[in-house]
Amino acid sequence: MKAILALLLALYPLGGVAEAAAAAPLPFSSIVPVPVTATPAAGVTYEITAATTIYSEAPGAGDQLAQLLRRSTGYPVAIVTSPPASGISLLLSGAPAGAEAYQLDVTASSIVVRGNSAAGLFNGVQTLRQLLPYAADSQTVQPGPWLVAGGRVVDQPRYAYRGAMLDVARHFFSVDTVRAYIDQIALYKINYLHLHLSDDQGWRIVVDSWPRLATYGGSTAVGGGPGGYYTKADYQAIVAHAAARNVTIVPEIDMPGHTNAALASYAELNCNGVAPPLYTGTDVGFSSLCTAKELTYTFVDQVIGELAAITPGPYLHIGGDEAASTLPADYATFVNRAQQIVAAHGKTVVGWHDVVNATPLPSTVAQYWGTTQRNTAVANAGRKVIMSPASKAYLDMKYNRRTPLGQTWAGTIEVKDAYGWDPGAYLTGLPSGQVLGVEAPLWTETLRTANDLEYMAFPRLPAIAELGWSPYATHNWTAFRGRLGAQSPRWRVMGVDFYPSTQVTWL
Ligand code: IFG
Repeated sequence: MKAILALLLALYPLGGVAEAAAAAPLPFSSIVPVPVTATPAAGVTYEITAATTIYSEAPGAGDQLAQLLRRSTGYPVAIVTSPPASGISLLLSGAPAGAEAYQLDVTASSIVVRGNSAAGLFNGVQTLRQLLPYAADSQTVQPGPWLVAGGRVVDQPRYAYRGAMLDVARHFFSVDTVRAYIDQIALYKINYLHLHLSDDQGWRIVVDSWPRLATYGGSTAVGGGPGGYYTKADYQAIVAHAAARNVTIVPEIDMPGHTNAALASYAELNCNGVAPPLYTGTDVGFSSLCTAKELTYTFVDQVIGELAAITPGPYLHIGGDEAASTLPADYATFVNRAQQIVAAHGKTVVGWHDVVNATPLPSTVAQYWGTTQRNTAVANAGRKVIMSPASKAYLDMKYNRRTPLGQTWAGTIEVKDAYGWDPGAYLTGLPSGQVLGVEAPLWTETLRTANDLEYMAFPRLPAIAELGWSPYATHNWTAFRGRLGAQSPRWRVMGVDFYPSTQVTWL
C-alpha cells in the first residue's frame, strides 16, 4: 500500500503535503469512455466505509458493485431497502433523458446515480467504478482508504449499439472465459456481445434437432486441437451473465458460406450427398450450404428456431460473408429466405455487409467489415449499419509487424489507428443517421487462450468503446491516450494481460 501511496503522491503531488495524507482519489479526467460532461467538485471527497450501504430502485443494479466492494474493502456493503442518508443510491428519477443516460453525483456525504432504466444505472455504476481506487477491483481485501472524488457526471451514449465480437468457432473458449470477457468489456459500457458460433472449423452450440452439429461438428478446431461446444444451459448461463451487466448476446450462425462443420456433420446437407471431412485449416470461402435443396431451409428454420428460443436479445446474425462457393443468384435466394426465417422467429437480422447483394429486409442491419472508406452498395442500401471496418476495428490484426499473435490481411492496427476514425463519417455517402453503432470483432484463428484474447483486445477495445459512446466533439488522441494510460493499474489488478503499446504512457 505504501508503494501505491508513494506512486500516487508522485503522480498527484498534494502540494508538498506530508506523506501521511490519504491517497488522492482518481480524477474525473481518467474516465473511459469520456463522459458528455464531468464537473469535479474541488476538495470534495466521499469515503466508502464499513457503514456504507447501497440502495437501488432497479433490483440487481447494485449487486455487482456491492460484491466488488465487499471483496476488496472487506466491508459489509449491505443492500438496503430505503435510500441511505450517507450511502450509495441508484435512483430511477432525475436523470437526463435517454434510455441509457445517467447522472452521477458524488458529495462528501453520499453517492447518487440517477438513470431512466437499469441500463442507465449500470452505466453510471461503471463510471463510479473507474473513480474508485484501483485496488477496488482486487479479488482480495486491501487496506483503504476508499476515497471517491466529488463532483457531477452527466452522460449518455452517442450510439445504441456498442459491440464486441468473439469468434468461438476457430478456437473454442469456455463459458468462464466468455464470462470474464463480458466482465472486461462491460467496464467500458460495451452493451452487445456478438458470438460467432459456427464456421468451417467448428459448430459451437447444441441444436437438439441436429445433434451431430455440436458432437461431431464441434469436435475439433483450427490446428486440429480439441474443439468444444456450448450446451443450451451453457449458452443460457452466458446470456444471464451478460444481461446482469447490460450486455445483450447476438448469436451468429454464419451462412451460406463458412459452413464446413455443418456439412461435415450431415451428408444430406451437401448437394452431392457426401459429407466433407472436418476442416482444421484457416482458408475461407470454400464451403456452401446447398441452396437448391429444400432440406437446407428446413435445417435453417430448425437451427434458427432453437437459437432464437434461448436468445432474449432482438438480433440474430446470419453471417453471409465470403460465400465464394455460392453463385450470386443462389446467394441472394438463400439470404432472402434466411431473412424471412429469422423474422418468422421474431428476431431482427444482422448480416455481414455482403448481404446488401441480396434484398435486405427494411429492418436488416448490415455490419460493415471493409478495409476502405468506400462501398457504395452499403452506403446506398438504405439500411442501418454497424461499423466494424477491418482496418480499424478488427482486434485480431497485429499491432505491428512484431506482434506474435494475429493477422495482417487488413493491415496492422496500433492503438492510435483503432481510435483514429469517426464511425459517423467513415463510410463515404452513408448518412450519419444510418449508423447504429460500432463493433470490435476478435477472430481467433491465431488465438487460443484467455490471455491471447486480452492481449489483442486491450488496449484497443476501450478505444472502440469510446468511439461508440462519446460525442465526437470530445475526440482527441492526446487526451484519450492520457485516459487510457490511467486504466492500466486497474487492468493489472484485474489480471488483464494487455499489450503495453509504446504509443501510451502507462501508469
Ligand atoms: N474475414 C472473415 C472471418 C475471419 C477474418 C479474420 C469476416 C466477416 C477474416 N470474415 O471478417 O471469418 O477469418 O480476420
